[in-house]
Amino acid sequence: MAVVFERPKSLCDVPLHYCPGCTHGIVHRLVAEVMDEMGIEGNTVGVCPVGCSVMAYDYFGCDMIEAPHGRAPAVATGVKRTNPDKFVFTYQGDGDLAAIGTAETVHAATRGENIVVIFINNTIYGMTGGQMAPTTLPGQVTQTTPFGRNPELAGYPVRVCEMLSTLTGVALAQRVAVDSVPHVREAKKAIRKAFENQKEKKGFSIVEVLSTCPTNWGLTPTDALKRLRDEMIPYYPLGVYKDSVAGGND
Ligand SMILES: Cc1ncc(C[n+]2csc(CCOP(=O)(O)OP(=O)(O)O)c2C)c(N)n1
Ligand code: SF4
Repeated sequence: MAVVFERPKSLCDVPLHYCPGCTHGIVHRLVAEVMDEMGIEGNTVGVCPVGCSVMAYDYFGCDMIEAPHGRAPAVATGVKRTNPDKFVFTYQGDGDLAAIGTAETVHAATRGENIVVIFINNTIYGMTGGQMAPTTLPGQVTQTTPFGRNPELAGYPVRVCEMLSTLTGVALAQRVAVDSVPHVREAKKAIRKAFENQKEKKGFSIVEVLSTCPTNWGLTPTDALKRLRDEMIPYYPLGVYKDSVAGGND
């Protein structure tokens, strides 16, 4: 019988700890599929964040290293510079990447570090119980914004791809989503492109993936996908914000 669907080899055969309906699992799969297709599992180092994906090292078959909160791009910088022949990627949530890790993110990007950053934007701090993240939408109820995020008090959400696309060192800044099959396919293409950029030494590539956190949003997995589509995509438009050889836009 022909096998039409199977677990990517780069994804370990272990149960995932993520909540039912959480899209972290989809993104893990896409990264693993890209590693399989490029045949780079044995030559890749992933850098884990703090947050729900802290244990991503249990799931990927490549070498993995754990970074302190927000420091993944700095750790990845060290790994890549000392092992230029390795593929190096970080996998980070929005609390990790766009709150405590803002400096590391911006400076790794502006230095044009030849790494891949997979950025999971679920508009909330998932692991710690649902506090406001820099990406929380105006009006969104979280544990720390019980009346909805009020921009007058809490400022406006950070649009990471738009912000980083102004930096010369950035080769690719693309926002994708995993709420539907066509979007999942697009997401995979973007992740593949980011890894190909690294192979071609183009510089810093970030793929922002709009994701769900049904648990802390208080929604069923299906309604969470609907929220992603109806509320997140209008605020965070999908698309390619920068696609060039690093430095080529200046
Ligand atoms: C320096 C530091 N500050 C705060 C924390 C607590 N902390 C751990 S995970 C987390 C939130 C992570 O949220 P996010 O990055 O959005 O990932 P998610 O869990 O939503 O996937 C926080 C605040 C920590 N571990 N270290
Ligand atoms: S808390 Fe949210 S982000 Fe974390 S595993 Fe559960 S659904 Fe996913």
